[in-house]
Amino acid sequence: MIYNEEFETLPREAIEALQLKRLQQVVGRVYHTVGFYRKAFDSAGVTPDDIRSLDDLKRLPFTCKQDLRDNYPFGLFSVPMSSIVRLHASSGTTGKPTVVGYTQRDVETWATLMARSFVSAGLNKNDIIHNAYGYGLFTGGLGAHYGAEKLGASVIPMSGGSTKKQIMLLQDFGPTAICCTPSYLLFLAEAGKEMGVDMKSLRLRVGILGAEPWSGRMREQIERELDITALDIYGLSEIMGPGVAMECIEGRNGLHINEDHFIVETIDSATGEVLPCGTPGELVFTTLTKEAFPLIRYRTKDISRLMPQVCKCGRTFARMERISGRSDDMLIIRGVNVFPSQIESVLLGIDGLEPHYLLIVDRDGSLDTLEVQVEVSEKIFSDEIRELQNMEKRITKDIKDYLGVTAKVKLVEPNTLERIEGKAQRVLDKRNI
Ligand code: DLL
Repeated sequence: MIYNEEFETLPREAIEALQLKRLQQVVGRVYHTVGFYRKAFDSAGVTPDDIRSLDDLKRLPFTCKQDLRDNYPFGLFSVPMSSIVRLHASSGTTGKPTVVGYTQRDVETWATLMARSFVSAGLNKNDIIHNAYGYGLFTGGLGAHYGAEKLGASVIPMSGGSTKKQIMLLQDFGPTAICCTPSYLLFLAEAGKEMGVDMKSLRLRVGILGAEPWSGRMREQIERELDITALDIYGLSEIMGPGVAMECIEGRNGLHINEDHFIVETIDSATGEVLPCGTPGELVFTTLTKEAFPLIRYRTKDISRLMPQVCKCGRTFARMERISGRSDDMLIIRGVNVFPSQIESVLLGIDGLEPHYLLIVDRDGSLDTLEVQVEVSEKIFSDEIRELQNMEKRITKDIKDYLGVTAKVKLVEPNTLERIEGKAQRVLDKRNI
């Protein structure tokens, strides 16, 4: 089954014609409604009238996370606040989050794309969907929720956490599908086993898993432990949330990008040069239909490769390979996006800490762990143990309060962390995903 067959199976020329029409509209709209774009286009010497073919997209400047930060919170919105019905946010590189807004129609489009995603996972209105993506500022929970309702499925708005309750509802409500991060699903599988539950005998058939990088190896493990089909879903708050691209159950090889709503390019991260289709590079998205917060050539920092070949499911949208990494230092720890610079800001806000730290990320079973080692001043280090413990507690609390992740903090003597010439090595990621 295909949810929006008339769009999802369009021949290439028709997709491109639709994209061009929508691109011209959105470029005109941002030029006239968002000061940032008018300035950026003017300094690049390009006007909306210059966009005559899809190839002209290249002439437009990129947008990046820093631009969102500079226009915090609502400066890039293209409609008045009275037309905004929803706000979400994700991690910025330091202090402030990245804020995104939606009009009623944007929420509707998003729900449609999520409903498409569920259908491409083989689901329909008879399914019960256990939604363990977090509800709140994170787009995962509400994004999947609205899509499931749009499809007419029964949605269990479980959100994250409360592991035992999750396991109980998985047994009692008999959901046929689960939405969460791949690592959390593995964690649930382990937790269930410990509780003596046979996780393979649940009614679950399929997992719609994303929001963090994972591998074929993890997929096999999930499928083995739960006896389900595990599918990859991709998205980012800036572009919409989950449902920008989704793997289909028939092909299970690459994620179909909703090309009627987004144009994707791959670029060389270092030079910004557009790469030929099929060469791995950084994904850059342009939104075609978003009203509240259109983005032109947004650099995601996610690395992937485009696959233009038509899939055996019949969908004609190009696919992207699973994300193979990022071109910046953003970490995803238990589903939470964390930039080392954010931790640095927290550390620098505390007296007695030296600007030398090391973040050690690892996996304990299937759960990510974060250890923050930070040097303290001589004076602090000679304090009583209790003082040091209090300081560790305070840092842990500040990191949790500001970033939403739990870290184990270890204070170390001055001058003990290795100094590297040139770019400091702040992160040791030992996870073998
Ligand atoms: O993670 C949206 C989402 C929710 C996607 C639920 C899928 C499911 P952000 O919090 O803004 O939005 O984080 C976006 O997460 O740039 C990628 O680096 C990473 N990411 C998202 N999906 C995948 C995936 C949501 N399937 C950032 N594979 C993105 C690898 C992913 N990385």
